[in-house]
Amino acid sequence: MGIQQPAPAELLNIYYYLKLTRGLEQRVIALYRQGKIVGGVYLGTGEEAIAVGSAAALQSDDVIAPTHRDLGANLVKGITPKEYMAQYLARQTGLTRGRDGNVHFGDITRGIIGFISPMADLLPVATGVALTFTLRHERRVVAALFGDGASSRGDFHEALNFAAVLKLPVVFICHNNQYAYSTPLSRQMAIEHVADRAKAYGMPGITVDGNDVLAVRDAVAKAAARARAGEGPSLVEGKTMRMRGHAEHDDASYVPPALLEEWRARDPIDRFAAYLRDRKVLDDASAKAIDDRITKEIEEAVLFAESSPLPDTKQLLEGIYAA
Ligand SMILES: Cc1ncc(C[n+]2csc(CCOP(=O)(O)OP(=O)(O)O)c2C)c(N)n1
Repeated sequence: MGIQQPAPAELLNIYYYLKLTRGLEQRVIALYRQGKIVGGVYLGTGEEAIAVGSAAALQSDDVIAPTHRDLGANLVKGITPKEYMAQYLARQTGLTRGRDGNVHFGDITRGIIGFISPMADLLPVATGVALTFTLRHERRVVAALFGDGASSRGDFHEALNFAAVLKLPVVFICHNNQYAYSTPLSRQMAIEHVADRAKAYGMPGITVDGNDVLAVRDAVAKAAARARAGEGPSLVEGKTMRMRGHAEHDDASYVPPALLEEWRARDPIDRFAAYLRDRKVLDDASAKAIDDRITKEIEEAVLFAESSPLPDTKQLLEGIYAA
């Protein structure tokens, strides 16, 4: 199944989303240090190519089930910088109307299944959404993202097995970022690649360079085409590195500095910029125009969030459902 290579405009769009993701996250770090953020800060620094590349491989009515490292995928699906900032500053204008201070949000109208927890809990939900698509004869695909640690959990096994048996249209995408909180890969699985797990469920398992946005996009697009054609799920593993702590409270002192240096040299955004410049898709002028646009959007987002009201206790019971 050949996948069309992106046109220059789409390549620049991917570059924009990679840089917007990094820029927004860096601004959130600064706000956190200023004590303006109430909760924890979970970032995908260094892992942007998996988030953006996965979402860029989908069709507009496909659905994502993101992790706490997937701001880039949320942005591609239509979450705005203003909503993201208001979410982190716990304002009424945020995605959870100020009830959560970080990543527990979603919006099914924009194809984003609400994030529950990073521990694979969303994978059976994503599989259920894919079952709905199949029962309704809708040719839509679910991209379900998770971490390497999550792949050692029971609900991962149940979701992949169920999806494979029923040939459901799911692409399971692993951010293999080498650590599950402070636990290195070798302490939580006895195989080399997360993609090796696919064989046990009877689905294809593909390992790609997770810091190469086009490799991720290509692998996910092929898996999505397969799923859309009724041939069932796939497991795509992107090898990457978590370049910050588990969250911003964690200085990641348990990660060998040399390992971080090794991965810093493979930064997904620097690499994609070099690729685009090589192909004459990006030059100084277009790079500056994109940077200026992002700086303006981030500034506007912070202003919007800071001037939005905090939640009002009178609204506490709105949107609460009881069976
Ligand atoms: C039931 C439960 N146990 C523990 C946690 C704390 N926790 C959140 S993410 C995480 C590690 C996840 O590792 P991985 O799946 O590799 O994703 P990563 O954070 O590395 O992207 C842990 C232990 C939790 N949220 N819920």
